[in-house]
Amino acid sequence: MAIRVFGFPSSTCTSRVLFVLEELGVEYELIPVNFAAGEHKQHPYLERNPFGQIPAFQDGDLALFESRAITRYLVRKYGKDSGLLKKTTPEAAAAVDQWMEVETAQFDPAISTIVFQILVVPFFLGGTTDEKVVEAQLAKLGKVLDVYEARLSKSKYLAGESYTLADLHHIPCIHYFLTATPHASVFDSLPHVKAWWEAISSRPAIAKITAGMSLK
Ligand code: GS8
Repeated sequence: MAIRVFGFPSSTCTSRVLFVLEELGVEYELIPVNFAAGEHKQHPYLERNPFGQIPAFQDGDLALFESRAITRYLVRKYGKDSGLLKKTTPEAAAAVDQWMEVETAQFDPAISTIVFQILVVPFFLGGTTDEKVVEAQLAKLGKVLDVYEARLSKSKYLAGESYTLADLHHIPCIHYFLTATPHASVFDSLPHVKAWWEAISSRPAIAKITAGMSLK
């Protein structure tokens, strides 16, 4: 049975999984979850993801949730030679782990809050963007991106000279930040971050999915 992903491509966490499937050329079926009807908060979906969030994932007998755990599983199972986790030495793998952690712990909380406030609150929740929250998170994001600029002035990708999951995990939120918020100019003063974004976002597997990612 084909791999099944439960979610939808405009969801940042779903797209993270789809990027890897496309990068590895693995066949899959995307099963839409009716967010508007609250399908993700009810049984039977809650048996797939007890936190009531998307995505959920099924490969044979294996059921998973948490997008970043799913991406790692996919690379270990179907992309051993892809280099996406740099399994060649403990040192190389540690660099990928480190930058994946940075994405989760430093980068994502700031950028996902900005994207949520500017796109999800007004267009999906019928509320008003809290500009104070956006401002505070933009300041945090700026500091994180300064670290990235320094890092990317020394290596083409975050974990070294080749593209890995550490880079890929960043793509969904940057896509929305640059294409659908008024703050894209933040990247203008960061030439190495900009060049990195151009390299990772133009990959065919990525462009195929981002073409269908819109929150408005
Ligand atoms: C987060 C999932 C998540 O926030 C992961 O899979 O990486 N750490 C998890 N999913 C959001 C949609 S983001 O695209 C979601 O389902 N939100 C609805 C909710 O929390 O009720």
